[in-house]
Amino acid sequence: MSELLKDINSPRDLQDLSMHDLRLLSSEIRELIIEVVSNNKGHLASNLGVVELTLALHYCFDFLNDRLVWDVGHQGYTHKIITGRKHNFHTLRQKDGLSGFVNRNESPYDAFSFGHTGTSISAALGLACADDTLNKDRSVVAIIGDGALASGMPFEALFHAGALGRNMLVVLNDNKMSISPTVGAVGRYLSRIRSSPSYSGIKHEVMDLLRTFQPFSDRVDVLLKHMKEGLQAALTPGGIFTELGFRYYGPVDGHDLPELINTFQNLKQLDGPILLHTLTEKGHGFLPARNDPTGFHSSSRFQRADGTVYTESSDSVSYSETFGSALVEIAEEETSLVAMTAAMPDGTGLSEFRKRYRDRFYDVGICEQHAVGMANGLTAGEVKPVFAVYSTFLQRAFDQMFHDVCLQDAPVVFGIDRAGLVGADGASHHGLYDIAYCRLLPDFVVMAPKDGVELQQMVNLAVAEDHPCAIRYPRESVPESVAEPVEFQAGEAEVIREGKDAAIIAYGAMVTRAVEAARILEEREGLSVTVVNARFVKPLPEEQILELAQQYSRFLLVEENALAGGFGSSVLELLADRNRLGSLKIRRLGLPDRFIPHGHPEKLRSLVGLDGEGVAAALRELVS
Ligand SMILES: Cc1ncc(C[n+]2csc(CCOP(=O)(O)OP(=O)(O)O)c2C)c(N)n1
Repeated sequence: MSELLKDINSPRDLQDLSMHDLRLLSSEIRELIIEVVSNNKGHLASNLGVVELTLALHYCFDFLNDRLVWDVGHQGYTHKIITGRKHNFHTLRQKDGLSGFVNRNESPYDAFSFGHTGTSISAALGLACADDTLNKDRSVVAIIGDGALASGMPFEALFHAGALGRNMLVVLNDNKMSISPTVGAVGRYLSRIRSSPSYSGIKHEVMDLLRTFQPFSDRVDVLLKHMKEGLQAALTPGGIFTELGFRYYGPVDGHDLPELINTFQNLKQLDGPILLHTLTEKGHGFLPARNDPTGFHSSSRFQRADGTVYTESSDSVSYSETFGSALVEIAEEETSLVAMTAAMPDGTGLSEFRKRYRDRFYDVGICEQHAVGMANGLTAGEVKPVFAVYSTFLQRAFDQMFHDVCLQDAPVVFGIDRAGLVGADGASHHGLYDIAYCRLLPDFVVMAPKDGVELQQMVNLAVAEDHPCAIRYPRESVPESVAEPVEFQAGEAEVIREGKDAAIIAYGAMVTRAVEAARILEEREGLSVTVVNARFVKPLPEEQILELAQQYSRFLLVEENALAGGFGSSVLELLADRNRLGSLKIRRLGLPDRFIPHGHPEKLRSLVGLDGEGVAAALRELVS
């Protein structure tokens, strides 16, 4: 452990350090973060940007009593290191190791276990109001990035907090970046504040001038007061926050420890809602991350010395890339097709589309609800929107899916990426609920491909469809095909392999694992198992399933989704409603009714019995 860091066991130890030592400590912490992330992957650039900010906050507040609410929580590495987790830091994002996000199960210093953007100010306001109710005297601080600030919910919270006037401090960590550069008017507004360095000089000069007129009559005083307020509004950056009822301070250099500490000490004395605007740099202190903050936002493994990223496998293609390429191809012919993302153009495989069809590409910022509402409008204008979005983030827009899209029967296409277990990002990021939240909406066509070719076919089918459609696919490379491609219609399943002892009906990416399980059972036990690729959960291939129920007495239904309300449930509902359960022995395989922590997806899958061996074991039990 480095020189100074070895003696930092809690934030209280920071008080023993001089300013010079605090600066050295920042460098030691950066070293540790770079070393661990180079090996474990993680949110490198964001974390390197908030080292000083985190130290200054912990130096000035006592967050065992006071409360610190991180937005998203992906930038909490320094916070973890100085709050008693430095010895475990090398386990970051590993199974049973530290979470990649701030997590309340890890430490009393972690107020919440978030992972989605834009929740911090609401939570902080809740804490502030609770403290008021219970007469607790403590500070509540929310820290939020400029990308997250524009995600809708923070503005709802700012409106409310400004009106309530409770004591709270919002620290705006402005690094000009979301994952990609921050888009939209909020980004432009903050950039205007950043680029007016002369403002404080002008403001002081004007105020001094006004003061020289002060000792006149009362009426002049009142007039001057109004002029002063008007000028203040005009000359104060952050006027938008002031209008909402916050006192705005800044911008301050978020890497200048003395300035930060001095500012926090002063702000602590003030009452009411306060917003401190800090300017930081993503990737600060590590040139490769500074030069490529998007690439190092959620970093792959890299060489510590020069940041060269280790490429995992050169010839694998992800589902996201396949989805993106399919869209690029269709868009050539289909000139009314537009692609949409909510701040994830690269993650969702849309970078090429953005390059090729700049005018038909919309990045709405981290605003999933708005994206869905806007998609509905686009369809009303006879344009075909395709919204590529992670399963977990689309949860944000459930009401818009219901009200703005399905109720209007608007033919929006949803590309639901990262459906299933996502791995090291853990519980907040696994995509385990989309089957349930999609299949309950009327007239929605809901499907999942077994491989890359079927994904392309589904994209074509969805774009041609006159109703809302959703295609779910996982965070994986597309597997080798287990069947020759064939044409299909909505609501048609596919028999991949025929057997006589039992049937597995699998959905999406689980088809390949079901085929693997059937092979295992044939080789080891001589069992002959049918495998069906359901393709659709809505419309469900009802007649094909009812026929299978006549042929087989044992059924295994598999999906990488929460069991509650999922694909297996839809088949059970069908059989029960048609009075066909009879003496069928059926088992559903999917995710249990608990939150699944982080870990390597393969390991997690094996733990919950969703790999080939797990599916084989479940079927073995069913037929025994
Ligand atoms: C609802 C939701 N949508 C998308 C994401 C993915 N995401 C994680 S961090 C991030 C960027 C946040 O930018 P900012 O708040 O500026 O923080 P920075 O990483 O720049 O420090 C995004 C889009 C998310 N976590 N939650």
